[in-house]
Amino acid sequence: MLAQASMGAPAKGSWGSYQARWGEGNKGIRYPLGAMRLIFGERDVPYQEARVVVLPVPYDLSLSFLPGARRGPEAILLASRELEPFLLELSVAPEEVGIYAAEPVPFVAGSAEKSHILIREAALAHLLAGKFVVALGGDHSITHPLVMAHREALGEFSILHIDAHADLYPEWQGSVYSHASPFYRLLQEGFPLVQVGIRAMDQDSLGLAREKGVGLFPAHRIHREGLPLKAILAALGRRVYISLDFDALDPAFMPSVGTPLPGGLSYRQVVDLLEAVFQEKEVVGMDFVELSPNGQFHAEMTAAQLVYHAIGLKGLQAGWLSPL
Ligand SMILES: [Mn+2]
Repeated sequence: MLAQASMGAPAKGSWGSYQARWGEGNKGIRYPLGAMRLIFGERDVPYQEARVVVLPVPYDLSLSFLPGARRGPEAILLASRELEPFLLELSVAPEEVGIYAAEPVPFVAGSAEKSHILIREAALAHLLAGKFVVALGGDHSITHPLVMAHREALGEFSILHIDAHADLYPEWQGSVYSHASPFYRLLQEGFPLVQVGIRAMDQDSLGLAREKGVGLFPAHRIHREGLPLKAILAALGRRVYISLDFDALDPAFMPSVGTPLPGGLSYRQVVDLLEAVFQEKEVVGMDFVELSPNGQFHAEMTAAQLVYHAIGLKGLQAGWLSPL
């Protein structure tokens, strides 16, 4: 339900009004979310009572192929309203952790650097308020400022990167702020990195991954041998930040991404991976990026359900929820 609508925003924020706006294309930097606050799910709580802050980051200026990930957060928030609050698999209602959907982070047209500073500052403010932050992208470049904010607030951790693409390019199309580069930059920052579901990387990236000791679990091996949960968990440290690109999922499950690639993971495999990580590790933060809505509501429901499931796993891990 719409918490608030201002001038110019659709009166009810209904799915139909969203679809109507979807066809309008990009009319500049003003993202529709900027005009209103959407909530996650059905149950809004005051900021003070929320343990989890969902942070919309509708930034997609670094995309190199299909544009549109700026509409990802809004699509996930709207789809989240259609979810069943009780999650049968976990036997909890994840919303009981208290979820607050924050104002979307604004971005500065023409400056990736300044936009990234805004993202880092926004995440840091919520982390310093003691919130568990679940960021919704936006393109994958946002992971760099998000991770840096988490380190500043919470100290060291390793990164679990679930994606079709290794995103290890030193730069792409002349920019170090590209969505193809965040994990190159985070390796330079010294973060231990584990990548799962990968099926696109060049020789230089593979060389870099080997040199830096990246735990690489490519999709083709997972399809041949099954999900190597033990090895993945062993490659991660005790504390983990999870960054999930929706294109890690096979396009059959997730057709609405900016850079789709066949041969991906199933929804079930991703859930099993998340579940294992939450059982064994302390998860310090998460981002879900690169949903690029293209009118296929089932993809947006899938994205929202995955985010909601992950929030439930965090709630169980932290002891905020007890199974029925
Ligand atoms: Mn990707």
